[in-house]
Order: sequence, then structure tokens, then C-alpha cells
Amino acid sequence: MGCGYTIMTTRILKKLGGVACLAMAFAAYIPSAHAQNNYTNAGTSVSNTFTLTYSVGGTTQPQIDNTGDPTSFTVDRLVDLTVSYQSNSDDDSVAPGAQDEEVVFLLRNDGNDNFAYSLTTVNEASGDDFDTSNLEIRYYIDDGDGSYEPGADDGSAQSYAAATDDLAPDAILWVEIIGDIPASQGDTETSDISLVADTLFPTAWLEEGSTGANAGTEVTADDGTNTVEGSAENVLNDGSGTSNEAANAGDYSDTATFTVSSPDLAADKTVQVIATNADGLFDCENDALVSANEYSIPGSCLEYTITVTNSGSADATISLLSDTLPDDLTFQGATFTGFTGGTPAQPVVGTDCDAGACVVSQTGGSVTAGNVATIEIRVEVN
Ligand SMILES: [Ca+2]
Ligand SMILES: [Ca+2]
Ligand SMILES: [Ca+2]
Ligand SMILES: [Ca+2]
Repeated sequence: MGCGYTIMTTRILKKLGGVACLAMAFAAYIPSAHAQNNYTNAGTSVSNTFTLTYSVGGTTQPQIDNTGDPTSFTVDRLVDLTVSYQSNSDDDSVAPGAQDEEVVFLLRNDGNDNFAYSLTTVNEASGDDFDTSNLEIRYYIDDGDGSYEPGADDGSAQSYAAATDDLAPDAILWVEIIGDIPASQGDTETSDISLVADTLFPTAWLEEGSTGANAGTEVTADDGTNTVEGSAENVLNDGSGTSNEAANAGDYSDTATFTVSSPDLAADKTVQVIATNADGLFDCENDALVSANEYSIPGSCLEYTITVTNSGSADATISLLSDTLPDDLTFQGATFTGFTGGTPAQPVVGTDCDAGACVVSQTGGSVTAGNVATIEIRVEVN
């Protein structure tokens, strides 16, 4: 870094007649990495003295120093922040029509003073398929471990109004955006939502105390005329996370994506004659198809097949699949395949289906994503 603090070094070099560069004396004030940055608070007055002893021809001369007039400067106010979507902290895969779905963002104060923040949601208009409705913001105050623990170590949800609580340097808020997914959205469709945080005056600076009437108003950059001592001046050093805000404007943003995951369910029913069974010897419950050209006379064995196909990316939960067989039949058995869980039901083999006596059903359970479930029902013609 050489002579890190240019202004200060210039002053000291003048007093020393250009003898040395005192960069080392100020090395501690050069910003380091952001995470756990341990910055010096804005408004801190840093004083410093030096001594110079020398001799001429072996004779020690009076010491030169500035102990009676220490150099000092005020640490200015670094404004910087991080907004980062936490894709591992929520379920951003949502069902059509789902309500109060949430995405989670980290908001961290990367500056060197207390700040509050305004929080704004943006339903992005391009690059996605739909907008999420009824957006709301709430947040949790991290307990200092950097882990998202809503309702536990990070306490209960704070509802957001016009400004967040004051946030100390390095402190983190977990900001949740909550919204409703329109019922009409199809499988794999997406909705992009950005969170924009803008830096506001806190209720009190760390070193300089109450911000009075400025609390909750936007922090803007210094007028460009720096004073070395006196009040801390605002230096905006934020980047730009999305097109919703620019660099060095005291704000930052990131984008989360809801992706619709829905079952895509189709069902149909076919019938096939398994055996003409003219001699009455065919075992309709157990025997296999005789030929592709069997007739349906009284006594013939037929098979209905109900096929449920889930070509979506989410499981479909079955409420009830029910088939009441026609009066003209006698029930000969049913085979259920492909359902996960739930309860199949069927009449006793040999039941005459008059008056709705033959109900075959699947109650509950699911057809998982990408799978097919079937019910094969054997009957004889009366
Ligand atoms: Ca959108
Ligand atoms: Ca935590
Ligand atoms: Ca200054
Ligand atoms: Ca910015």
C-alpha cells in the first residue's frame, strides 16, 4: 500500500522535511475483507504523535516531536451492504395457487457505522413467466452466528414498515419476501422477485450519537469536500447487484426465483374383451387375454383399465378415484398398481353389480411425479 493515508502522510512529511513515509502508523485503517470486517467505527478520532532524535557530529540534538500538537483525523463513514438470496434456506419450488410462499435474503451491513434500511420488492417484468401477488416483507435479526434460524435463535418475525431496526456493522438481517402464486401457473414456470435495500440514517450513530430528525431518511454521499477532522463524512462504496440500483448509491439488491412445480395429471378408461367364454370355463378373475378378437356375449369376461398419468414435476395427491360399475355386470376382481399409499377398495368377487353394488375406488395416496398408476377391473357380462 505504500503511504496508505495520503492526506495524513502529506502533513507528516511536511513536518519531517520529507524524511520518511509513515504509512505503517496508519496501516490499521486500511479496509480489509468484508466478512467480519472489524472496521474502526465512523466518527472515531485517531490521534498520533511521532518523535525524531538525531545527532550532529556525535552530539545529540534536541528531540523533534509533535506531542504538543498530535495529528488527528476522524474516520469517515463507509456505506456498504450485501443483499444475497439464500437459495438453501427456503422452498422456492411452489405449487400453483400456493399462498404465503417465501424466499429468504441475507442483508448485511458492510459499513463502519449503524444504519437502518428501506426494503423494496420488485416483481421483475422480463426474463420470467409470471408475477407473484400480495408481496409482503418481514425479517429476523440474526443472533450473530450467521445462520438463518427463524423463530428459534433469531427470534420471531419483525414486520417491516418504513425502515428496519438499526443494524450494527457486520450484523445481519434475514429478510423474507412472502407472496401468493397464481393458480393458473403451469409446471416449471418461474417468477423472479428482487429485494432492494437502501441505506437510511439509523436512530443513532455508533460514535456521534442521535441522528435526530434525519433518522429513517436516505443516507447520501458527502458533498465532495472532505474535512480530515470533525464529523464523519459519508463515503458510498456499494456495488450494484441488479439493474434495480446502481453502484455507489447506498443500495444493493439480489433476485430470487419461485419455480412452479405441479403435477400434470391425465386419466382415461378403456375396455377390452378378454374372453368370449362361450363354454363358461374361463376364469375371468385370473386368466390372461385369449385373443384380440373375443366377443362380449353374456358370460364373457371383460377388463376395464383406468390409467392415471402424472407427467408433471410434483406428486399428485389423490382425494378419491371411484368407479361404479354398470348393472349388467358381475364383478370378477380388481388390480391396483402405481399408487403410493392410500386405500384401495373393491367389492367381493362374484358381486352382481345391480343398483350400484360394485364400487371400485382408491382413496388417498398419490401418483408420484413422472409415474403412471392403473386400476384393472375384471367383470363378466350378465
Ligand atoms: Ca415477473
Ligand atoms: Ca442465527
Ligand atoms: Ca472526513
Ligand atoms: Ca448500489
